[in-house]
Amino acid sequence: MHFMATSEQAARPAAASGPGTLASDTAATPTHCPYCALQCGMGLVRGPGGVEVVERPAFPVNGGALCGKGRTAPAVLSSRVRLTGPLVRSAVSGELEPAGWDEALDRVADGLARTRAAYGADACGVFGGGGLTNEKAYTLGKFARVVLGTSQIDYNGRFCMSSAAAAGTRAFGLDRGLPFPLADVARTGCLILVGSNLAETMPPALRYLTELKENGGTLIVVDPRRTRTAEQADLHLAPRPGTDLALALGLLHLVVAEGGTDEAYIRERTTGWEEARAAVMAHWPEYVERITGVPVPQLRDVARRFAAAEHAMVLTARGPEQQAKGTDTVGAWINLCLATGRPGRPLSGYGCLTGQGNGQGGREHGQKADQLPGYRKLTDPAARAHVAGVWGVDPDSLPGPGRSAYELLDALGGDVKSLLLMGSNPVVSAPRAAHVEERIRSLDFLAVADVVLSETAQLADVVLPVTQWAEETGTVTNLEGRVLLRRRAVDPPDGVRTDLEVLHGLASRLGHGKGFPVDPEEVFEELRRASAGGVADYSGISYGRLVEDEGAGVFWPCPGAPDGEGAHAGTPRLFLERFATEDGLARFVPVVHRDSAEEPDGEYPVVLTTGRVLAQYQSGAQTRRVDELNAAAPGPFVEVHPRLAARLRVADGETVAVVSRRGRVVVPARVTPGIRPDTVFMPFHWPGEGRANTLTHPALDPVSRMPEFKVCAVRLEPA
Ligand SMILES: Nc1nc2c(c(=O)[nH]1)N[C@H]1C(S)=C(S)[C@@H](COP(=O)(O)OP(=O)(O)OC[C@H]3O[C@@H](n4cnc5c(=O)[nH]c(N)nc54)[C@H](O)[C@@H]3O)O[C@H]1N2
Ligand SMILES: Nc1nc2c(c(=O)[nH]1)N[C@H]1C(S)=C(S)[C@@H](COP(=O)(O)OP(=O)(O)OC[C@H]3O[C@@H](n4cnc5c(=O)[nH]c(N)nc54)[C@H](O)[C@@H]3O)O[C@H]1N2
Ligand code: SF4
Ligand SMILES: [Mo]
Repeated sequence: MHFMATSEQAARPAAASGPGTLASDTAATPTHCPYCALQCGMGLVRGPGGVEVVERPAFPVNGGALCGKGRTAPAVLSSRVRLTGPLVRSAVSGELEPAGWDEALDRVADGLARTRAAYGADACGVFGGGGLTNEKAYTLGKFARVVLGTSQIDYNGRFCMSSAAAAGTRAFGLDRGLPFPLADVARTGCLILVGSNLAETMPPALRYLTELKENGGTLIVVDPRRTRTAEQADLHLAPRPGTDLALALGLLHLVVAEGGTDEAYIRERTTGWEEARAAVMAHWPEYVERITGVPVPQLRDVARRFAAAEHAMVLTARGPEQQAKGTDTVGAWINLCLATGRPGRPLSGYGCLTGQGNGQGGREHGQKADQLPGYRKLTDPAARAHVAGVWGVDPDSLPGPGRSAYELLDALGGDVKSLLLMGSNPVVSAPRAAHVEERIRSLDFLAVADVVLSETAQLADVVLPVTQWAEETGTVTNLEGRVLLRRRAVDPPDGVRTDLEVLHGLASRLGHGKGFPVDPEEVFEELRRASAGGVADYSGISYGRLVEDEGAGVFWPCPGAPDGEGAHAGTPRLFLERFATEDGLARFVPVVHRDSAEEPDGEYPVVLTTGRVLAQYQSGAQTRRVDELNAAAPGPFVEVHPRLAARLRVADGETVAVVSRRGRVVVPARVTPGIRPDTVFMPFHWPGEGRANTLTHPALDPVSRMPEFKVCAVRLEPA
């Protein structure tokens, strides 16, 4: 076996067991991990202790390697830790009590119908997730627009990669996380990895960074913390959180000053350079050092190495993106790539490391507030006509764009009275979470479909228990834009239903007996047609194609018909000939640095940034149910530099209070030199006293509507 060995999670054969019976007893069923956007291939077999994960080396992206989360994922299939029957809140006791499926679905349909009758369709909200398969995301969007007729739908992907998506669309006319296969990273000459802790968030991908260095390439990591990823770097820049925009502009300033731009490329493949160049010229190295804290010689070194490399890439993740200026920040990094002639050239360019299991597909098929399937715009009359045609409805009946995720959560109990939530746990993961929790509690009606009783499900009027990854079939699109088939390998426990069955049951009760099939392949066939001609065109992809080539998948866009002689091969590499803009040219966007929404001051003198640890996933709803993962990462903490700790008189392991204008949390301090002295870090995986999002600021990016998870001002005090 070839599992990822790390200090927290030693490599050993999978022993995670589940009670499920395998649909096929004989060979391993090839499938994919339920968690992050790498979508590692794995096999599932029945072992002595239950369902076991085995290596699936033929799948190219991870080549058999898995992190501890993927390796232990079958533990969450066990009925001991999950929901196995619907729950309905009793009018008498006020508690959630077991109920039958008919009663539960009747209650949800009734709750939504009452709201709609009393306040209109837009009083019904829908909140989805980037972990949902393409089929589910598509059906959820259709359910909101066609059955409920509401504009009020958005999803947790807004909290994830929306700034990179907005910047990518603005510059290239299209957003696909990576415009090239991940393996290309190993063969570039210089990689700047901005705000990604890949070693903990996508461990099997670390091999591409190792190969890059073995091939003689340079790895530069930009992170306020000396993470396990930063430890791999040739050069680690540690800017103050929220200053990546100035950093990128400062690097481009130096590239221009030293004559490192690619004038022929700029002329032939881009527009807007003059304005962008003018904006850059104000960002002098000394000024940038003052803002970022990165010394001028380091800036110069990076600018030179990046411009001189024959092939070079910038990859961003949540560090620079989860800021109220995330779109402009990513735009500045893209400008650096364009000015040096990278995008659309071999082994070069800009990419975003998308986060959730179906973070890519989940943003393409219509659960986003402004979007229709195929990455079409809800405001585009031709897009509305096409999708309405596939759905058999009048285009004028489709609502317009709704609110973004945080704005929707903030409106709960106001003009949005009922919510159907599928695939997210905002009580833990939304910014300013105490306020969001209070908004959720003020709803007239809340229905949650989940696999476990999450912190948000605990507040619901009806909880619908659903099947999990290994118990159902569906497609996901990984961070490379590679569409993959996850196959059912295990029979679900009695008492749970699929999300598609839930939506079918609700749609029929609300007068739409047709149009909401429960067979995922049937949904995919409709999605193909709905996406045809769109930006994310899946029309040439079929379930049949997805099992070919050992299930290596097909990259979108893949137009045309899936079968026959001329079937399109898919598009592993984008932009080689032209960009997806109308004139085929990439757009420079003139951007300038600006402050974070909340800068530190006398009262709140320290910057708080937030993120992840290796052994927990997201709100922890799933991974906090796995003993081995809890042993590795048992609870929340705050990372504090020894100098700051000494000033506060806190020792390693001692409890401290972290206070922001939104609230107060109490957690143990983890004293480490691997963080800037002016910054503290908290992971956001836990609810309760140590919930990081009690502190975070909900300032939104004006374009992407991404909240500022990565920067707010706090003070630390004795607990
Ligand atoms: N173990 C684990 N893996 C996961 C997940 C998980 O929850 N746990 N979630 C998945 C998902 S949905 C996502 S989105 C990805 C996220 O993957 P990453 O983006 O790698 O994860 P984060 O820890 O949120 O942030 C990465 C780094 O950004 C740094 N950072 C903080 N502020 C700034 C800043 O202002 N500028 C810069 N340059 N860096 C900053 C943090 O110190 C952190 O090390 O991970 C995926 N994989
Ligand atoms: N402070 C801070 N906050 C953050 C971030 C940060 O870096 N810092 N990162 C943000 C990011 S990038 C993200 S992606 C969000 C994620 O935060 P959440 O949206 O809360 O993500 P999860 O914890 O994955 O929640 C998914 C929920 O759906 C359930 N679930 C899983 N699969 C299915 C399914 O197929 N169907 C149904 N019905 N339910 C399912 C899970 O059990 C879980 O309860 O958090 C954001 N919040
Ligand atoms: S890296 Fe991501 S996809 Fe791979 S095993 Fe870990 S959580 Fe699963
Ligand atoms: Mo994410």
